[in-house]
Amino acid sequence: MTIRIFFSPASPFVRKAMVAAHERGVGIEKLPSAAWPVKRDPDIVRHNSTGKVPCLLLDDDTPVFDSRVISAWIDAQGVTGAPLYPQDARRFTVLTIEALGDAILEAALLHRYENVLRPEDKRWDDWSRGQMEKVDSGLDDLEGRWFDDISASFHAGSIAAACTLGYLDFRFPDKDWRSAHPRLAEWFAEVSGRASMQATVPAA
Ligand SMILES: N[C@@H](CCC(=O)N[C@@H](CS)C(=O)NCC(=O)O)C(=O)O
Repeated sequence: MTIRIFFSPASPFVRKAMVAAHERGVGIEKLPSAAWPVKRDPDIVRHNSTGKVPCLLLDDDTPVFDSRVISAWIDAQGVTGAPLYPQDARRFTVLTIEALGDAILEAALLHRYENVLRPEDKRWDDWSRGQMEKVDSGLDDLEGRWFDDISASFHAGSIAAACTLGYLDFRFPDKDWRSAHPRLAEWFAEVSGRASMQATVPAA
């Protein structure tokens, strides 16, 4: 089974969907796209009015987005591997961890847009600081309260956490998140060896 996804090699949200597909044995056909908040890609907007990636297209061109919905859709196909979203009481733990990973990613992405996209004379340091505080408190939460659940198996919440850490390494190489989060650091080193993570390493 192969699905079509509007793709970007640098997007951590796309990576979540790609890792999910890899883990569940679903093939991906990458649709080229150029998602960018100030210059939207009409090919994406035609299917997903937010203009964001990832966006999956079903055979009849029905769109499925965002990364959480795509991951759940992929999981429902269940070609190979273990379910990414358990059906028992752990389901909402997994969904909450995924939401936390996504929220950290959103803050990191907003920080990047502020510092890469916005003209230099219009940048707002308090905004960047506020976003990075969200990243840091989110990482503390992953290291503390949620760690046992993240590391128990490789589920949709673990995928979100792993793609988040991978994005920090990719776009914020000077950020030393490992020193204050040694359990996450060890766990990330281990899961980075999975075929799904190896196959989806971000590229500029
Ligand atoms: N909540 C969405 C977020 C997707 C997202 O923000 N994608 C970024 C790329 S990493 C994007 O398309 N940005 C373009 C824009 O904001 O217009 C998801 O989980 O898929």
